[in-house]
Amino acid sequence: MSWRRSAGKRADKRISASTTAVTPEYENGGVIPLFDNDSLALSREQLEEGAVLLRGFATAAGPALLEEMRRIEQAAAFRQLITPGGYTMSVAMTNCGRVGWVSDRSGYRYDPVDPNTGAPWPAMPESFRELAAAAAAEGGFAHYDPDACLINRYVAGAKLSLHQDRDEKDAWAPIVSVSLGLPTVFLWGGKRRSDPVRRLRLESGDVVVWGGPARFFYHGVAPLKDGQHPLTGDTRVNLTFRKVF
Ligand code: MD3
Ligand code: FE
Repeated sequence: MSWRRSAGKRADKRISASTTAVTPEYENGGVIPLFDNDSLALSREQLEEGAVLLRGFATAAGPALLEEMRRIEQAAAFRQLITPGGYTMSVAMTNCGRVGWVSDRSGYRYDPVDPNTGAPWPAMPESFRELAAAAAAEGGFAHYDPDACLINRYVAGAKLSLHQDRDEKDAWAPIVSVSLGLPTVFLWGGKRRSDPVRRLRLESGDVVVWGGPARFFYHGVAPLKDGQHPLTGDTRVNLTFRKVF
């Protein structure tokens, strides 16, 4: 059946029942297929008010996005940042756009220059901007024009502890997250650190739009499992688009 990627065992029953308008022929736990064929499965799932999961939305663009990423990393290499507490992050990061997110012993910030080179971050490629804007529109956020794209690269064991993203001035505009390469388990709680944490499997091509009331929810990424992916080898890449100003 055409929407099998989102149906049956793979769907997490705890997070898939909140879609409001479900057409009768597509009653499969609140997941609404957008389009698919045998190699491409697209669906849309409302996770929360303001949060939409678009399965497969970036699958077609994946190879082109990764080619752009390779150009970006030649100018602004991936690096493991130091937290203000003195820990080295297991995720390697770089950025493109007007500003980039960085961390060091003095704190977190958006910086117009790459501290490793003293040069501005590489410009955001049109293909990045277009994909992010199309996904945001699909999530109900028109005219999305991100200032920054933080690129996270995970190897086996790399993780992101539960945190909030609150260094951005625009509290309503979404963060658009594009998963490429190895699958992972995304952890996502609520407004408070103590809120229960849900688990969501994200695969290559999946896009999540987190805006409005969901914008400041706690979230993280479980340690990456070993594997090989045709697009990214032994890594997972996540593009996170942000409206910073
Ligand atoms: C939910 N990155 O870079 S992106 C991050 O997969 C980050 O690399 C993760 O969390 C990753 O800060 C997850 C998805 C994401 C980003 C921001 C959010 C989810 C969010 C803000 C609020 C709620
Ligand atoms: Fe985050």
